[in-house]
Amino acid sequence: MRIDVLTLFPEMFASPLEHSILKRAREAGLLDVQTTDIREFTFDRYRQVDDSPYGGGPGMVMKPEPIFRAVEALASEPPPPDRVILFTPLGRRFKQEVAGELASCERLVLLCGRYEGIDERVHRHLVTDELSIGDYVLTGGELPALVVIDAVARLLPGVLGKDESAASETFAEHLLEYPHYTRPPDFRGWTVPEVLLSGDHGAIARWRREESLRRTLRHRPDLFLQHELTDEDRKLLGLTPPKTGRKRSAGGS
Ligand code: 4GX
Repeated sequence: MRIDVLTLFPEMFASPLEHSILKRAREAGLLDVQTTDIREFTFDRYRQVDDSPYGGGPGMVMKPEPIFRAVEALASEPPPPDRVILFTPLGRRFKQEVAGELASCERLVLLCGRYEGIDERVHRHLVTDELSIGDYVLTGGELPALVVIDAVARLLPGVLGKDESAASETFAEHLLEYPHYTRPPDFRGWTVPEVLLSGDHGAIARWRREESLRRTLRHRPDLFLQHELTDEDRKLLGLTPPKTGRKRSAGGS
């Protein structure tokens, strides 16, 4: 996958892309991230990327011309971008499902805004998708772009090893992870649950599943409601399976 990032601060991307899994994915040729400085597409004496808002008011607005020129220059190289994404607090919330959609694209353009905003004509005539990573105000779209790159990269085939990718399945199911333990079995008097030391793989799997379900219900009831309970899940939670094809008798035993 190729990802082009348009930003006024390309150096913000260096370190995250040069470590751990993102570094490995790039070295393996699975992910190609190119940053472009929007300022390179200004042709005036002052290399101006922002200007005061029409109608007055505080703050500055990003000018449309350098952004259009930059996106058009990138789009002229094949393959054409599948999406041109802008980060803004009023965008669609970035969730695991969206990461999954983006991971199936061949090429993305991520546009990082600064200041009070971007000229509306960029939103209307250049951008295909607007995304928000959450309800808080950031100073620019660079950190959201890195969040998206990270979440999408780990879904690309071959980026995670077999062991690493198995752990991703719970979130896809709208469940939180079960608790993890490693050595020592007793740390400052805090012990590891007996079942994990038992060697009984069936019992361990059931314990983990129940912990996932109970944690999700307690900490993220919104996610729990999206999870489709299996018959095994109902059993673990002590719920009676829903009866099919028979009506409950009125007051009967
Ligand atoms: N999730 N921000 C973008 C500048 C801006 C404003 C309007 C375009 C249009 C944010 C978030 C976020 C702050 C990034 C304002 N650019 N982006 N920036 N939360 O708060 O995505």
